[in-house]
Amino acid sequence: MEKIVILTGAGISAESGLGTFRDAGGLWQRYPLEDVATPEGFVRNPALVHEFYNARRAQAAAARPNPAHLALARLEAARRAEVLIVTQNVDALHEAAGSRNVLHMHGQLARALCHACGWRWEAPAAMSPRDACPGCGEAMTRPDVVWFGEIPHGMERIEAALVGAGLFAAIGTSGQVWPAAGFAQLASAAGAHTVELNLEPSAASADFDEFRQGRASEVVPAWVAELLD
Ligand code: BV8
Repeated sequence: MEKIVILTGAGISAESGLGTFRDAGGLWQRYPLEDVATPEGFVRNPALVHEFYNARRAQAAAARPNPAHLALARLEAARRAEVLIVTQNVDALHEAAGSRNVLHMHGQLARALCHACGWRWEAPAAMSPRDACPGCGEAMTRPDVVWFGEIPHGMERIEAALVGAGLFAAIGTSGQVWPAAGFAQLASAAGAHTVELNLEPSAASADFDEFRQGRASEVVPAWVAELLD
């Protein structure tokens, strides 16, 4: 059975109302990346980090999947190919749309992690630096997300899937964050056909065989319909 690997970024959730990182007015403009998305920033000012992620967790909890998320769930449910979604997003919109085979390489807003002992649990709606870890009791709890300088989850599984893929697609990602930005090159070198679906060309566009321009809620359903017809 053919294997399809689909990398998604903030652009697939933009039409569900969740901010992207680098578009005008994006989250990073309001919160400097080094203060809220690095381990050093967390140690320096955990309250600011929790403020940033509590706001995003509330936003994500109120968001609904859009036609792009739903189309990818249809592609998996059709069982014509083995579909793996590798998402850089920390929202749960792929799961809410019905996708089952989802790998959150940058972690998930809905999970909490103890910076002291590595314990993981379901995150409360709002986290604070005073929360004690259910595992070790230390007050070093953080969102279970992968910050800059930290190792993304599932890299071995992702690399194996890319090498075995017949088709690789990247949806709504600016191709600026590594190692995700290098996935198209890996897939292409292993013989996959590569497609980029984005509002505009990304930093990685040159690595793709095909480019489909437009809003995810329009171009993704059209692309999936073609694959299934
Ligand atoms: C690692 C946390 C080693 C959770 C994120 C130099 C100095 C220091 C470091 C580095 C360096 N060079 C490279 C690095 C490594 C660094 C990196 O890449 N830095 C960059 C900035 C240069 N990477 C790391 O540190 C990573 N770890 O490398 O460890 C290693 C490597 C390999 C193997 C083992 C170990 C860790 C990176 C993870 C960082 N954490 N998030 C959170 O808060 O969410 S990154 C953050 O950016 C999010 O995860 C986000 O998903 C991700 C990427 O952004 P995008 O998803 O692409 O979103 P963006 O806003 O950028 O773009 C939106 C796109 O959507 C645009 O293209 C737009 O056109 C499009 N769009 C908008 N609307 C729509 C749309 N498309 C369609 N429809 C629409 N409606």
